[in-house]
Order: sequence, then structure tokens, then C-alpha cells
Amino acid sequence: MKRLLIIVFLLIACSAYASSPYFNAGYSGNYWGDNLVTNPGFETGDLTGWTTSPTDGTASVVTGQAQSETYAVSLATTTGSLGVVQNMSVSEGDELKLSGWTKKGAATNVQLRFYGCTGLDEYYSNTSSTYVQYVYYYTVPAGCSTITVQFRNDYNGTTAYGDSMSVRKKL
Ligand SMILES: [Ca+2]
Repeated sequence: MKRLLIIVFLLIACSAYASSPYFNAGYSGNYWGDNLVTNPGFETGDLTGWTTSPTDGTASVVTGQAQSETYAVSLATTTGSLGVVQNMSVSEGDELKLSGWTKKGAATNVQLRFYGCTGLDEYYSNTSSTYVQYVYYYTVPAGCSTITVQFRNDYNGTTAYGDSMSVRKKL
């Protein structure tokens, strides 16, 4: 009976562990904190938390193009660069995991950009018509307190889409 109780306890413990939102199965041993991005998947149905920048075109939140749940951001431009950005506060030494999903729509490509404390730190250009996830890791250097994430369409044809942005600190 005692052995059975131990087994039952272990099964419950393993179940709770596996369903924890802080456990990232792809990186055994690392735990990630809450998502620092406001309205990360545009599920408010609008651009709450996001700022349009650059502004050549129309950024909007649409249905029918989501990577997750209902909404995604649509970046529609025919003349220049268009993006949505969000800043967030960080601290020196924070180890961050950035993740976002993009698909190109009718554009040639769509970018996921990450601005660290010295400007553009990394970007991913996606030419796929289906959603692709990009992941990037960044350790916040001394003197740095703000980083920026962006979905961006650089004047290469009508619509592109982004969804499910996350920035999490390693715990
Ligand atoms: Ca979404």
C-alpha cells in the first residue's frame, strides 16, 4: 500500500510538472517567467500595447490569419516600411528568450526584429506562406533597461502577418 501511494504521488507530481507554464520542454533544466509582452497574440482584437512604427501603410488586427486563437496582426503596405513595436523594461543580467511567429501573406517576406540596447540586435526574415516560429536568446548588458520587439513588413508587397510574441526571463 505504501509503495502504491508513492507511485500515485509521483504520477501526480510528474503531471503537475509537465503542465507548468514555466517549463520549456525544448530546453531541459531552464524555467521561463511570465511573458513580458502586453497583448502578445492580439487577442484583445486591437493593437493595445503596440505602437505602429514605421508607419508606411496600415497595421491592423484581423481574424482568419491567426497562428494561435483568433487574432493576428496584419501589416499592409505598398509604399514603404510598416511595423508594430513594443518596448519592455529589463535589467542587467536578465537572460531573455524571445519568440514570435510570422507568415508572409502576399508580401515577399516578413520580419521579426529584436532591438537590444545598442540598436537592431537580430532579425529573422520569413518567406514562408505558413507560420514559422523564430527564437532568439539575449543577455541584457550593463546599462541597459529597455528592449524592443517588432513585427515588420519592409515595402515588399501588401500584407504580412505576425502573432504570439513572447519575451520571457530565465528564472
Ligand atoms: Ca493570436
